[in-house]
Amino acid sequence: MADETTSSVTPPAPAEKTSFEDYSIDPTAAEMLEIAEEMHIETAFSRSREIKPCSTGAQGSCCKLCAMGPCRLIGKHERGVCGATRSTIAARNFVRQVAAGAAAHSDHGRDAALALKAIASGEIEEGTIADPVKLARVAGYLGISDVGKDPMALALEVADAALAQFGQQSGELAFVKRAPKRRQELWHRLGVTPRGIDREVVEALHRTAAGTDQNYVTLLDGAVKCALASGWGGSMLATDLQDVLYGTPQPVRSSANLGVLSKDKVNIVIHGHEPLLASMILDATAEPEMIELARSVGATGINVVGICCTANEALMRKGVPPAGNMLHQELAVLTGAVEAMVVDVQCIFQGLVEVAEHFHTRLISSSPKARIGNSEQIVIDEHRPREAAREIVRAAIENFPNRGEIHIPNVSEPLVAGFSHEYIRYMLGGKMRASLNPLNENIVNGRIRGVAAVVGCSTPRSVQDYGVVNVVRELIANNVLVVVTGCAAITSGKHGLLTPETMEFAGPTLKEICETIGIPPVLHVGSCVDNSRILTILSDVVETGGLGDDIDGLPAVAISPEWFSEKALEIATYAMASGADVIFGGVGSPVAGAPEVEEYMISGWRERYGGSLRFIHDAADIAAAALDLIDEARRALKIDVAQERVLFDMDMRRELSV
Ligand code: BF8
Repeated sequence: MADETTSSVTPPAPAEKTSFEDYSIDPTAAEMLEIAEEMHIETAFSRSREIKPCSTGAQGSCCKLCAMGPCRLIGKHERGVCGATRSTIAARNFVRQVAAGAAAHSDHGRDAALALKAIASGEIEEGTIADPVKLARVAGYLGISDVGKDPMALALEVADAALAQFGQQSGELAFVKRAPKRRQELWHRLGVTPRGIDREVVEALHRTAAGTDQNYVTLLDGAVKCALASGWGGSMLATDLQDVLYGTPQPVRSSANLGVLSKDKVNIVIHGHEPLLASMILDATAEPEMIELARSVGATGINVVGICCTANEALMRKGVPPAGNMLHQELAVLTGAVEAMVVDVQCIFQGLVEVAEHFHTRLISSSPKARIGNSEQIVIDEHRPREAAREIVRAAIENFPNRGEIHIPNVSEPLVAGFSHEYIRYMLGGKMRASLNPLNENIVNGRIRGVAAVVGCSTPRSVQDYGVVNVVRELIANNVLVVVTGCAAITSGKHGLLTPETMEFAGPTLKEICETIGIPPVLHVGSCVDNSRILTILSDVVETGGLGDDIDGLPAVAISPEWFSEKALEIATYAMASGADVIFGGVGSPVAGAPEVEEYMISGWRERYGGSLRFIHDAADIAAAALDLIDEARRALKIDVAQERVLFDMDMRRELSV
């Protein structure tokens, strides 16, 4: 471990889970799990105890692509019936996971483009463009001039150009140009520049079809191209177009954890990923008619809170409080205080259906793409989302009198979120000199040792929140500036790491910078599609100068201490191919059954792309590895020797010979 470490990592997480406290370091989890047990209700936590993970599948050693199998490569079996090796099978499974993740994030981007088109063409009534400045910038990225165009006409052009990115068959995605020049050249040289978003997802799946690509290196290049199509395509479009539609985030205060549920208001939980319906629901709850209706049933108002990335989207732009991360979805319903939980796509547990049946909670599926078990459906008609939003709010209000006993943990933490790339530039340089210069200078002079993105999920296979909290605390204690997204951001919020006061846990030089600028050492930059904001920030850091000419030279790492999702693997892959060293934790490597592939992701990818992907179980080891990687980059940049601090007044004294 690097010498500066102040070791804030707490003792190892319990290996055996014998009490409710062993499942999570968030006390609300134990409180709610006790209720679940008393009521004989299953949750993801209890099921994870009952169901042991399949060790063959966990290592990527099971091939079920064809009816000659499934072939489980365990023991003496080195090849499947067709002759496919462990490496081919592990790589193929990985590519399929990446493709599914890229499809999910990119389809989200497509929906944002369709929403923009519907608003711009007047199909969605009362639709507005929240950020015309960003609209003009995005138009520029897509090669569209904004001169003399009214925002709605421009928005229509942008929406059409964005949609064309999905079906494009040749050339390269427009946003690839936002990567550093050197990176673009490398991708061209290696033949992984994404051509069209859908095309790369389809090609990745085709490569993995039985009897197709059977070389793990080329298979993994297929995963790279597909992941880049999401990172620098579908996800980036989702982020940009959502900023255009709902506003580019800037700092906002809120609070997080189950305590944000209200005991005397109608509680609506918005859960999933796409912000269109959430935004309409928020509008509907502000309508006098709805407020009056809520009072008429005995409630004092309507309270909207979030789970998962819908929570992040609504938090970043409207200050909507997150009730919790992915593992809190069932726990929120267990409070008995949720009148309606509205879900759309991704990371939604089917187990919610059964939990909701024990309470009055109405579980409402809203996406035409996803119905959760036999939950009721109020599907958003993409042309008339306001009607669906009003119907949902009315349903929640009318359900309030059906509440039984409630139990809301009295736990929530204040937080500040909303650090978009644009706002970070503004806070470092003001309106006239918005830039990342101060960030680069402080990295060069060593006051900021490096930057870490702590992202991703929570999983019952490890101890909820343990990895994220301990990795974040260890990194800031070692003067590493941390940005967080996704469930890791909500976790950070729940544990009080998103307030300026967190600087008390920061190393002395990072603390000084946080004090000067007035920011927390842990910056909430958004949802999981908003990992694309981190790509933009990293490109901007390179562009700003002084730290090399590509992302792979930066003292920066990406970490997901508690990953569970295919989307997380896709993010890991595009971050790696963009030049970042990536560390995943909590559970083991999904390619562990093929040590050759596991090693290739560390050193082979490093050689080829400058980035790497490794799987390290424990939080303390993850933090140590991250600090080592940061220090390695500092040495390569020759900025590893601490520079002597020269105080301004000492200079003046010398000049004045006093
Ligand atoms: O997309 S961090 S558990 S909610 S996958 Fe899912 Fe993971 Fe949470 Fe958002 Ni991202």
